[in-house]
Amino acid sequence: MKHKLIAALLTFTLLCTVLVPIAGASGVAQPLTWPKTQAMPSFPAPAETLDAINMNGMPYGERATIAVLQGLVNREQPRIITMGGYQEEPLELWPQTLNLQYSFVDDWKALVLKYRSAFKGLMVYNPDVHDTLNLATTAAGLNDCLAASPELAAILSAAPYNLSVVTDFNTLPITNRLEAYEYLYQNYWPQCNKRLLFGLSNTEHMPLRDLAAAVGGAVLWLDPVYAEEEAMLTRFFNDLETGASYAGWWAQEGDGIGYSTRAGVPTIPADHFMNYSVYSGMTRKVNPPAVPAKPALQDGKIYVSLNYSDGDNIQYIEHALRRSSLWESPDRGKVPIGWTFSPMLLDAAPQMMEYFCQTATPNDVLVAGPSGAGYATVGDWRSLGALKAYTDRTNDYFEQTNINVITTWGWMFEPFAEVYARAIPSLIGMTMQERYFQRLFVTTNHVPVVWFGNDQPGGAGLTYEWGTEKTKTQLSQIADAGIERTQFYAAQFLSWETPVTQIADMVDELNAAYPGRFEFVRTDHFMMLLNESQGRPFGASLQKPVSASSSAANAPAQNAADGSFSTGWQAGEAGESWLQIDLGEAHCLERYVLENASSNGLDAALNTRAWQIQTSENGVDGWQTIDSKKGNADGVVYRSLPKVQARHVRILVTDPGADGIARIQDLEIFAAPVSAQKSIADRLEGIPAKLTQLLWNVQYLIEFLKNLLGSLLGG
Ligand SMILES: [Ca+2]
Repeated sequence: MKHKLIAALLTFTLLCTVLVPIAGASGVAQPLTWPKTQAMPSFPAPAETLDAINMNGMPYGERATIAVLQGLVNREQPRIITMGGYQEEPLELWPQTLNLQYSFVDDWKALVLKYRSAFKGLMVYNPDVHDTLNLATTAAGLNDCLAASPELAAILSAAPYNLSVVTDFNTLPITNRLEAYEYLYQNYWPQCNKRLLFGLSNTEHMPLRDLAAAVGGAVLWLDPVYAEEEAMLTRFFNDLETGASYAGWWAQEGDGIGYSTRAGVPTIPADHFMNYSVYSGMTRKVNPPAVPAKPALQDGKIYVSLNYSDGDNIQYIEHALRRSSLWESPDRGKVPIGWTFSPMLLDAAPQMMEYFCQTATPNDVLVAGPSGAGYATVGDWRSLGALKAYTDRTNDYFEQTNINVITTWGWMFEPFAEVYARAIPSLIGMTMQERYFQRLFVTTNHVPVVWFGNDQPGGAGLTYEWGTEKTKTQLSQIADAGIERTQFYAAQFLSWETPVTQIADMVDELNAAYPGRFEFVRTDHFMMLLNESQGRPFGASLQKPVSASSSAANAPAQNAADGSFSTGWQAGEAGESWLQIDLGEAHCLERYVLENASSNGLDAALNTRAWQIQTSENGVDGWQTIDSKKGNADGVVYRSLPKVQARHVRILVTDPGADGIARIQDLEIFAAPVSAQKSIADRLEGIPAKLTQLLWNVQYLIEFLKNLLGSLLGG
């Protein structure tokens, strides 16, 4: 048996060895995997052993050449990896974490010879007109060429490389930025990829050019602050496909993100992201950890959610998040922290994301932002259709990563929050980074939107700061005010400037000064507790006791209520089966989310086909059917429930799917404890709040129209 296996492996290895050079020689590149549901493509699986280049100390021009070389070689099969530590990042941090095999080459130019058939020539940029580097990168990607400086071109055009110069941009009358991109627009843009546009500085951002070259993307560096550059940029943006993204970065964050959002295109911050063309080829699947049980709601507590900013940038996740002051801090896990995180890492480096899933403590939760899948500023959307497309995409990523909270930037506005809440049925809460609204509001399907700002009655936010001083002062003042009702506050910290230890120390100091007054909670728990305290539904089934008609040995019933699709229940016997959850007390039911086999990457034929949702007072008998579904094929199912009251809820699986064995990855029931439903007095108190909300909306609308008018008039 063992011999047969070895023989099979040998045959397979031989086949691979033979097939790869043939594919290379024929020049037929394997297509990248890029379904419409992905913002960015997946490369093929990396080769067993990669050629590694140490980029430390390398001049920026050569870095660009190497990135293009890497992209052209790797789009057929990832065979080249680059390494260059940023700041305190160890050189081989990720390649070692991800168990990649590689061997360093002494001179990267040896790889030009090794993969010589992948290149048709050289595109030579003009070092005196920086933007010709982007022009040459774009031209190189479209024509299977390397982008090179004149100096490097002199070497690569001679023996033994013998790469001919296809276009020398030094010989063309291109003297400035606008002329460079005008030339790009006229000569290359028609052939360029229209799903991804790149924004990379010609003097700072070299690495992401592997992806740009591999997909034939246009690389720009235009700042919409300047009218002429904005006009040029708009010509490119106007031609993009629906659902396109802008990857890289902007000369000025606020202006750039605002511009791209108004154009309906989210930005994927990725300016120094290295090895997209390697990491994206690894298994595109993450296994989010189970969500711990929510602390019980206690009257009069001050609930606080503490969050980090900046995880929207995948280069930050790659190069900075694992600093000893942040994710690798010995103090991580001592207090609950929400880590903003780009869901787009699922495209760029799924196994990097998996690392964070696997090393998260029960006190770490990933939060998307800003303001969903890709960076956008909410108030800048100029079309609900574009916002709808963005939130639909965000939902696709949430279903694959278990993220269910968003930090939003820009002016949040009720109709926009409604679009989010409807497009993303698993969304349980949002924060807004908006100084005009000093309050909290709730969407019609009960998603709370919490402000990072000053204290307001009914719960609001704290601040966004470098360090923790202001937050500590504000929280002390809140405790000193002696208000007896339950309160909720959320804060955000600039991750580059605020070590985990500083946050943990702040929590210790506050707990020592005000014993039992505060409860610091995970961001997802915060949203659940906030809803619970106000009698609104939340994911009440999380970690509640589960039982089942039968269970397979390694797939117990409790797996179906741990908040993660990566663990599941499987019936021990074929045929009709049931799984039931004890909510602990009577709840008023609202809706449920059912995650079937394919939500965890299993064959969709194994998804539950038909079921009934039933309720019972005692959990033993008297089961009443309140919802039933037949003919399902979906991995994730969202359904409303009639507003009935029940303590015990079960799913009776009547048609389990292809092999007759019931499988449920997770069943989340949104409900509010009957005991926590708001009293009539509280409801009456809510009326003035509604009026205030209306006034805010009118004020917002005026600001929004002023803004819109301003942008239409070009001012
Ligand atoms: Ca589960």
